[in-house]
Amino acid sequence: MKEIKLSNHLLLGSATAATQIEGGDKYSNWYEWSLKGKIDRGESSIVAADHYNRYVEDIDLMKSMNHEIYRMSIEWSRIEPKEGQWSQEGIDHYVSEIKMLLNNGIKPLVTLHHFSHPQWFEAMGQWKNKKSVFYFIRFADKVVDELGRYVNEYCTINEPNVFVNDSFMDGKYPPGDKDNTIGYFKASKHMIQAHIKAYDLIHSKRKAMGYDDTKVGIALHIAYMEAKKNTFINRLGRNLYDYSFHTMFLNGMVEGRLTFPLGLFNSSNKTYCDFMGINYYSRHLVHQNLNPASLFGEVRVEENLHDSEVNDLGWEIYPEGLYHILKDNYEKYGLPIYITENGIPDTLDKKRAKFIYDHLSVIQNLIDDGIDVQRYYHWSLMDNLEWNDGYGPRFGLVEINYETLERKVRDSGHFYAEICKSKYISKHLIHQYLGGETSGNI
Ligand code: GCO
Repeated sequence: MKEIKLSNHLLLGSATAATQIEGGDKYSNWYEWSLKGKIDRGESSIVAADHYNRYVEDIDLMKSMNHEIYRMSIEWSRIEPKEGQWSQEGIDHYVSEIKMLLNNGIKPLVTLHHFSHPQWFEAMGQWKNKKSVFYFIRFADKVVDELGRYVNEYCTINEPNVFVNDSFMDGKYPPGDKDNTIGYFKASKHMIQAHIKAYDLIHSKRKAMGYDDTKVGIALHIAYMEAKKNTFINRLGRNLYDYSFHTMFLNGMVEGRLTFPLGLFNSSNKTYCDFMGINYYSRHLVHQNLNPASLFGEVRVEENLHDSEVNDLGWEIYPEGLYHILKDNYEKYGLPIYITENGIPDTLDKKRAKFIYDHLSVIQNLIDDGIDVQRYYHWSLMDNLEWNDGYGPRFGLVEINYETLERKVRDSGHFYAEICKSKYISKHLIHQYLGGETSGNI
């Protein structure tokens, strides 16, 4: 395994989302979902990692782990628990948290919608309802009023593609619809429209406040997709799936165009992202499926993989995929790239350090090849609620003891902290944390 000198321009840190770590909020749709018993083992979002009460300790941890950047989300239901009613307590909380990050030299990237929203928004049909755009923009407007002077970087909506799939096709997220193709496309359209409006709104509001350093983008889940078998029909399935899962969203959120079947939207040649946020986890092998309700594709993982090639959730570990998708998307859009999520559920912490090494190695190769990768946010700072999978999967650099809520930096977390500090993966670090074993794929 070779030493790696990372570019000094690549900023390093980690990512979280409010519902997954904060606890305490009774107004979000995920609390309601917990009460309905929809989370594995009957678990609930109500305590999570208690980050809402422990953010001071958690920022100290980030600081001790040499973070330069941190991606976090604002829980909409804490800001607007009832429709049209703002909570000063919620607002003050985020102002204090963000000020503390800044005082510690950690730059925040704030996500406005990360899978969760208030119960009243859920009750009106959430993103399927056309009015969702208005309500989201009103919320975004309030957030920028309150946080705009501290935060210059925003992700409007996290993974709209995974969100609509899990909410309207797989039924794993509220409202739990299955094979609701119309819901899938309606919600997709409204999320894209909301992003486009939020992009303009955030820029114009901060400009009026006297700032010209605003950056607005998305965090899109991009999987590396291949046809399961190299046949015409499988390639077709792969391409249709790629279109409805990736391209349709990129056309909308990057280029401002609503493309088939969402409609035709005549926009200027403007770009609606200042950076391209990519969440990368795995490779998807797509198998043709004739069911239009599943968008003609069915995702599989590679069969006969060894234990070292899958994570605790059975997803294939495939760092090369990151190379291909970043290169392709950079060639297509030319936007600076933020890796807004990349990580591994690994309870025993046996694979995470190697996972980090392999993905950072790919990123440095991309930078050497002229791809403008500027940020790496590891998912995740700490163990958290993996949505309907509950607290089972352990994604944290920091381990949470859910009995005592005690935090403990894992070995891989110490490894990452060293990398954040020196931007250098030396022989010594490799020996200490990776035992000098050789990497299979890189
Ligand atoms: C996501 C999700 C995260 C998940 C992570 C691991 O953006 O998919 O944003 O909330 O926890 O991806 O599955």
